[in-house]
Amino acid sequence: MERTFLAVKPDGVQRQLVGEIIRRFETKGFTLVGLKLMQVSRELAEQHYDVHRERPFFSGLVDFITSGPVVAMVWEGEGVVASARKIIGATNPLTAEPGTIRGDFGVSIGRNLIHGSDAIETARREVSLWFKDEELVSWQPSITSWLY
Ligand code: FUP
Repeated sequence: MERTFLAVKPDGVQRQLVGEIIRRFETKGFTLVGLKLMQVSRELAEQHYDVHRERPFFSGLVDFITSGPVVAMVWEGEGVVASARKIIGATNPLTAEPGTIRGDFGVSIGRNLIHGSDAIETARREVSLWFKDEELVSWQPSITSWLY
């Protein structure tokens, strides 16, 4: 089954949106298979955002993501990578559609509340960067047969 990596960023944790954000993926019908609150090291932040290393916002982005606790998660379900991106909304919260997480709760690109893997390959890389195998739980909630 497809998996994606999601993280509530420090602004989402400080604004007490963790429950609201988790609720959106739960009620959609995806399955939580990994979850931890963590203080992100600079090393992990730099690896995670490696593709942006040469961009002008890179060091500010690393400062931000390491500025407070983050809730790292792995979610599972059919088409979860693309669907989670839709639930999250556009990178800039000002242009993100209402009804999306960023559209409903954010105003600034540098404080856009949540990260979600942008493709299946990226998801594989990010899940293994953030989680050890033994931190992930394979399980099937009993509602699965009513979803698929
Ligand atoms: P997304 O995949 O929607 O999280 O967006 P990107 O991978 O393009 O960007 C990663 C993070 O960099 C964004 F969440 C916010 C930050 N960013 C900026 O701060 N300024 C920019 O101009 C672009 C991205």
